[in-house]
Amino acid sequence: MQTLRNTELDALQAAWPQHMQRAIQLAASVFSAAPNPRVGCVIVGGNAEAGDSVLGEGWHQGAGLPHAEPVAIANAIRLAAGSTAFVTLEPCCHTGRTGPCSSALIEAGVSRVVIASKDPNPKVSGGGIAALEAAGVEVFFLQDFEDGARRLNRGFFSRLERRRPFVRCKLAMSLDGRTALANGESKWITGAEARSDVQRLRAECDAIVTGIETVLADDPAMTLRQAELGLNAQQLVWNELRLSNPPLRVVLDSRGRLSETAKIVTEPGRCIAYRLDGANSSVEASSPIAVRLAPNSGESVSRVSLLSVLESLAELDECNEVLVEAGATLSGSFIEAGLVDELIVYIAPKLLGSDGRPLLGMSGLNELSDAIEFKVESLEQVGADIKVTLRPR
Ligand code: AOF
Ligand code: ZN
Repeated sequence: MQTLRNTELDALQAAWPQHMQRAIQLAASVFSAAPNPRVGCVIVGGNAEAGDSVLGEGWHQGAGLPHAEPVAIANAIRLAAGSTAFVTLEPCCHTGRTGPCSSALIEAGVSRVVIASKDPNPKVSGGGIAALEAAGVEVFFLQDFEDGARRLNRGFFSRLERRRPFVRCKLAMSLDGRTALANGESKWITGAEARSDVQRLRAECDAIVTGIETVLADDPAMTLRQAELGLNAQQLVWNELRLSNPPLRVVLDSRGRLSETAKIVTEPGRCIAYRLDGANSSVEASSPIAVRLAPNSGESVSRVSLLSVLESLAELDECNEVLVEAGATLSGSFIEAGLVDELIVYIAPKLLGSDGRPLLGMSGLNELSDAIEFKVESLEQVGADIKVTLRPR
């Protein structure tokens, strides 16, 4: 395999970045393909007669459905010998829910495969590249697209490389950093557009994690609501699989206080409650709540270990991405534990006053050097509100 930077491309390879960019764009047609990665493929004619024309395009829509490469092959008008396939991820070489893509590309007569990331799945992990090369197909790695390709699948890479999901934490506050009035009244701090944006965050994750205090106080449904997503007809079709498999709803319920009648339990879809291992709480076999036990966090014997919960969601449910939609205490604990990979804060342009409730329950920061720092990734206006996306430093 040859690794190339964009500056090293020759005249015949000049359009490669454009094709790879298109493959990344295709992969992003779905919110999630979980537990599979999102992958896009563009097949380009490579002989003098066919020129550099795009012969076929495809992307993976979700586990159980065909991978990106066979979709692009099937969509190709004709497959000229000497064509080049641009794939955002190394083609697979295993037979899982579908057959090996490396074989499909070889059989289709593709001469060159250009990839933007290697597959961390131990069943593939270089095997796809080796299979292609063994059949005489040239393989190139376009290094400048690796960040973009990994970003598409940050959850998938996180699960396979760190054995835990990528964690996004969503918060909403007023301009003066309050989430509710002192009496707890908080409904709709942000506007409709921001709420619809949160629906998209939910559509991208595999599990929504919240705390029992939030459930007891607000009885949230934590569901994916198609009508609020604001998708066009085509996007609805592409995301059919995702929409019919909504994210798991997870409640951290150390002492087993979750009621069977809470909306988070009764809404369609799965709900899992994590309780402290050793807490003598019994559950009826017929209960709609799937209970799992987790060890305590070490720091607090009365709270479940957040890391254990994340590891359990990665291992047992193949969760790639988790969205934490919780109150000040649990969100603060996730941040303090260093388990948040991305923080999204919606800021409503209104003042709730100094008696209101603070954004996060984090105390004991006495020195400026104790401050938890973030880097602003993006800043945008969503309806009347401001959305800040941050990464921990
Ligand atoms: C590709 N192209 O579009 C995707 C790939 O269970 P399966 O058969 O769907 O295989 C899932 C694994 O295949 C997944 O974990 C990842 O390693 C790879 N995904 N590979 O060549 C694709 N989605
Ligand atoms: Zn494949």
